[in-house]
Formats: sequence, structure tokens, C-alpha cells
Amino acid sequence: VRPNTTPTPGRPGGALGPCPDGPPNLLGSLYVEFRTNRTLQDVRNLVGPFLQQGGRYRPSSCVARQKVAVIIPFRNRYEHLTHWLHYVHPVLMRQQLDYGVYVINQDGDGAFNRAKLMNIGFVEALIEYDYDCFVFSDVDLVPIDDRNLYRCSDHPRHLSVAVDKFNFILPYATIFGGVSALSKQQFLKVNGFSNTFWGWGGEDDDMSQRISYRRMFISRPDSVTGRYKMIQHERDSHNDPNPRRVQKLTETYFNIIKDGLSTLSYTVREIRKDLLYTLVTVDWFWFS
Ligand code: UDH
Repeated sequence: VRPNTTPTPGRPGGALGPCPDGPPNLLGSLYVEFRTNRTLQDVRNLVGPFLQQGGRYRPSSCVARQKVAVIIPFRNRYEHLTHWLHYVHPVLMRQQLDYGVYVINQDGDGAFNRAKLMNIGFVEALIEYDYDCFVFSDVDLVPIDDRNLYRCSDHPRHLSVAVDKFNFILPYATIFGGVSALSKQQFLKVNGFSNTFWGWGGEDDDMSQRISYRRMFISRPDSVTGRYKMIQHERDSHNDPNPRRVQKLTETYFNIIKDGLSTLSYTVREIRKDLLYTLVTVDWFWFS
């Protein structure tokens, strides 16, 4: 009878070696469309066999280079989430990441707070596992090139550099919205996102400023690798543009230490494990 773990030459006990720096099975440019009606069950049938409950995956043939929590700020966008899961799970698998998908769902119909949800995702993911990298992704952004690695690097990384909605051009040099990646250390260094951007806009620019005030740079893939398709949608209710968003950006420097992870307060209403993702439903008092 052969042992079920064939020892790897030179590795006592057959311990797995690290995954290669360049994942070997990437496809490059991908075909992505959102016309097909997909159900979560379709996606479970497609990628479920490779996942563990909660949208967790790790490669079986090597030890992943990074442990990545993918955090999605969310409310009432299940159609988008289904497309996202359909396309992005296979990409993350081919990238040989040890990853988990966390959908942070804002309960109720108060003003949406994307940045606060992402802070909560950071904290809740770390309660579950020793993640070292955090990718924050809008639910409507799907990469169309799998060479765009959902990993962290020496500096905070902006991944969604060339979005079809913006004609595949970076709208402005300091942009940090859409999809971004920060290591645990980088996120702690900037005290996470601000918790005080209510409604649409500004929170990503505030993070961009936090990064530069903490003497870090924004790194990016090139504009071919960093291409994305955005799912078209109307503006959501309870997410009107924040009229104070421009004014608040003049206050970032003074607010970094007094507004962020250090002042985060919220209540977890429910944690539900789907095969494809972990859904964390949260709310908070209006003043917090
Ligand atoms: N979101 C929800 N539900 C809502 C509102 C927002 O899930 O009701 C989440 C979702 O992940 C979404 C993200 O928040 O993808 C961002 O909200 P949005 O899709 O309304 O933002 P928008 O598409 O962003 O308008 C376009 C990029 C703007 C560039 C930023 C420049 N600073």
C-alpha cells in the first residue's frame, strides 16, 4: 500500500514547498460578461467543489505566499455579488492564494458607509484567521486579466487602474477607489479607513492621503494587467453623494489617529457561512 502523501524529495515528511512567485496556470486576458442570468446555486455548482465553507480556499500542491482576506462592502447587491463570485473565485484559485471572501453587509437603510464596512471586514476576518493581506473590492468590479495578482506588496496597491466605465484610463493620479490591497502592517499604520464618510464619495481619497501622510506610495499594475469591467447600475438609495466629502479631505491629516480602526464601533447581527462567502451583517448607532 502506497502512503497517501508521497514525500517530496528533500522535504522530510513530504511537507509542501512554497508556491512559485509567478502562478503557473494564469490565462492572461479574460472574457467577462454580465448578460447571463446566474444564480448563486449555479456558482456553487461551478466553484463550490474547490472551496471550503465561507468562501475559503488554499492551494493543495504548495503553500501560498500570502493569506488574503477579500473584503466586499455590501448592501442589497446580490445580482452583482453572483457575477463577482462566478468570475473572481477562479481567478483567485489560479493565483494560488490562501484566501477567504468576506461580504460585509450593512443592515437597515441608514446612510451607506463603505469605509466603515471595510474596517469591520479587516477586524472580523482577523478574528477568524491569521490573514496578512487585505484586498478591499467593490462588488461591481471584475478583473479581466488574471495576471493582476490579488496580493499585497511593499506599498499599498491600487488594483483597479483601468476600468471600462472610465475608458480604461486612470481618472486621476491619486485615485485609490474600487479595488485596493494593503498588508496588515500597512493598514494598521494608517489606522484603517475613516469611519466618518457617510454616503457616496471621499473615503477612498481620504485613504490615499493617509497613505501619503504615512510616507507610503501607491503601487499599481500596468494599464493592461489592471483592466476591469464594472457592472452597470443606478445610484443606490441611501447612498447620495456626501456634500462634505471635499471639505473632509482637508481634515485627513489631523484625523488619522482619531478616526479609524482605533475608534471603530459596531454590532455584529449575524455571521452566515455560505459555501462561496462569509456574510457578516452589521449595524451601529447613528452617531458612531
Ligand atoms: N455598495 C453596496 N450597496 C449600496 C451602495 C454601495 O453594496 O447600496 C457597495 C458595493 O460594493 C459598491 C460599492 O459599495 O460596488 C461602491 O458603491 P458604488 O458602486 O455606488 O460606487 P460607484 O460605482 O463608484 O459610483 C465608481 C468609482 C468611483 C471612483 C471614485 C473616485 N474617488
